[in-house]
Amino acid sequence: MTEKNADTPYRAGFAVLVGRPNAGKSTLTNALVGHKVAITSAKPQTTRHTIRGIVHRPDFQLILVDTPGLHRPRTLLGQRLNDLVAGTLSEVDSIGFCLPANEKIGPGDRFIANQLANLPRKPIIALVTKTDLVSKAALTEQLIAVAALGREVFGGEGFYDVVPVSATEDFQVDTVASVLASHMPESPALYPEGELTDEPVSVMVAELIREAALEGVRDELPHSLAVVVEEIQEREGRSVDNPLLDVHVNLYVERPSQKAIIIGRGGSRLREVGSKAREGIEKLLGTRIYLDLHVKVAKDWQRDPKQLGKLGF
Ligand SMILES: Nc1nc2c(ncn2[C@@H]2O[C@H](COP(=O)(O)OP(=O)(O)OP(=O)(O)O)[C@@H](O)[C@H]2O)c(=O)[nH]1
Ligand SMILES: [Mg+2]
Repeated sequence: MTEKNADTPYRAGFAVLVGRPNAGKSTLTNALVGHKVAITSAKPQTTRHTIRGIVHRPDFQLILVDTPGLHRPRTLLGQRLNDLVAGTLSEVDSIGFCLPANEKIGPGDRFIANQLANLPRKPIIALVTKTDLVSKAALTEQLIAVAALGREVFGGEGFYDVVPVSATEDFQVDTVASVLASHMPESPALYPEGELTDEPVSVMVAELIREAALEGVRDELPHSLAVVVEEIQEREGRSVDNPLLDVHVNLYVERPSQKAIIIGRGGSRLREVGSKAREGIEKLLGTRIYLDLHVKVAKDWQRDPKQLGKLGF
């Protein structure tokens, strides 16, 4: 971290990362925050909540909102997620539009660009993600194509900036932070130093379990899975220096066949998910936990308004 420069004013504000599913928004969020606050996976539509990560630098504080990937909605869940993003967009100071370097600009990206063009004008910065996956020549071509998309959709100069970045190789991550922060208003810090997210612990715990459960499953199952933490309770009768938390969690799927997949032969898969998730949760909470996982079927919950409400959407 560099020294605070006496001439530059301190800024604080909100930026949001948007982009289609799998564009690398959550991975970039974690890299910017310097900690894991959002779960990531190779499957599209991993993020389902807007997650606020807080980036602290000597000259600014950036509250970064990671969002679910935007797409043409096919289910009520998809529609709710898109609405969530639209609501967030109106409340931020700048927008980082993520486009992967290794995929041609497609209808999905145009869909989002057009949505952004309908907003009251805000600083929109194109972030060309995953640069480590392409050659220099291919990256240059993509940067030119992205800039052209900006001029076409927004007119004039197009995007305020086009920044290439690799979250996994830590290439230009700090530049992304500074560029987004340059559009923040002058303001004192909005969150205490050291705070990395304002997510409730129960949400972080549920997300870590969903991440573990997503690993290695295929097809439609990832989208059919919802995780709800029912209770986190301190185990009675433990000594102060050796506490244990009981964490009770329900995993909801849409069909009995999916329940069987999650549980695995003789419960083997669920045990794996449990031990993988437990590691992350213990790190997060700083104590040992006993993780109690139950798998339940909530028929077609993605399309059922009542069930969606119960599951927190
Ligand atoms: N090589 C490389 N892979 C990346 C980079 N950033 C993200 N990925 C990978 O791309 C996949 C998707 O990343 P996420 O961060 O989950 O993408 P997302 O945009 O949050 O996806 P949704 O939440 O589903 O909308 C994961 O497998 C990541 O490991 C990067 O800079 N380089
Ligand atoms: Mg995500």
